[in-house]
Amino acid sequence: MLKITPLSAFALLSATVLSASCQNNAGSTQTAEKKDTAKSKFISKPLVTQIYTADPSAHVFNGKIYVYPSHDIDTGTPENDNGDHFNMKDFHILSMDSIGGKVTDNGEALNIKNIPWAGRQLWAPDAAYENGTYYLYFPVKDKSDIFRIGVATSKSPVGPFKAGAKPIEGSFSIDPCVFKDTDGSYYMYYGGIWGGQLQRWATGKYSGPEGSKTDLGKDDQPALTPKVVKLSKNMLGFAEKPKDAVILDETGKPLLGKDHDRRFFEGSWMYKYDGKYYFTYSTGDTHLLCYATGTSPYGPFTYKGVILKPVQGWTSHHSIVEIKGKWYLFYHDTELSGKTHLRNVKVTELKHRADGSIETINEFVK
Ligand code: FUB
Repeated sequence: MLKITPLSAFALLSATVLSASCQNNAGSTQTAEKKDTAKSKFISKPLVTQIYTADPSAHVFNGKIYVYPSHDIDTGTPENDNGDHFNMKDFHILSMDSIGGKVTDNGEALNIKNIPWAGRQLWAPDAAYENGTYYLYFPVKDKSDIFRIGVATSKSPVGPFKAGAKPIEGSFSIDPCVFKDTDGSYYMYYGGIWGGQLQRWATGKYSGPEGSKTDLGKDDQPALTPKVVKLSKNMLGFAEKPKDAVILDETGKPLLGKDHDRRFFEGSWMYKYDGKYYFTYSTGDTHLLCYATGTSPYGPFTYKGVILKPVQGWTSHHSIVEIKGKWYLFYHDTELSGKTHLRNVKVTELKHRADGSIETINEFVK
């Protein structure tokens, strides 16, 4: 069941909750989700309104801004503890010349029916460009209902993309983020607990759906960590065994399972600022986007604070990118629909203070 913390209570309140019932992405029942959007004021507007979009991974390729989001649809799939209600089937890529400019929906870029090994649920993607080819990385459940990460290629940033015959060997769980370091090496960060299945891989092998459906179930032990792995030169596979990207507290100890306000849940992102690695992520059931910094792409990363307070909706997922000397946070909420599984992507400016810390953003106008 969902643990109601002061922060999650704040999330519900700040979104002006009406009585109804809903479930989170991993499905634990929350009371009161339907939002009175008419009473909520937001700092940003949805980038597109003709389709529902979520999990925005933004990049600048060739001077143009591209957003690689999930494409939320309503398939009538009942909400449950595995997040089955996020039953997405394709990707649409958004593009724009500038922040605040016209946003183009470039149509279907990849459909689940053209991924030979896929079963269901096309979740949060990311993209990279190298040597004349665009790479689209995506999680989807295979035909045994196990989340794996796949890769598809195209000569165009907006597709159509052609998926590989198999998932990336050794991949599992969800939410791939691909980061190019200044030395040209690429790393993938990935993983998500609860419906993202990371807890099923805690021993290094798949344990099956039995056991804890949420996390390790060990409050006083180190929390599950995101995974980090160097990509192979051809961008299509892992060059090594994935490692734990450990997040430490201010005393240098790994964050514990019970620390729901700070421990990793899903939605990894990585960027470099002022020579430091910023690992950013969602805390899931406490609805925060947080950041932790380090001196190596492998971590460890030390927890630093909150980037984005709880948004309207249960999930929070983001990317951070520099565009023409300013930094931007791409994120999502449920302003358009008021429904957990029908989200819309947005963008707002993100500011670093002189000491490198990030100014916390509140998506609601005060
Ligand atoms: O969009 C499906 C899932 O919801 C993503 O993989 C998570 O990050 C959450 O946003």
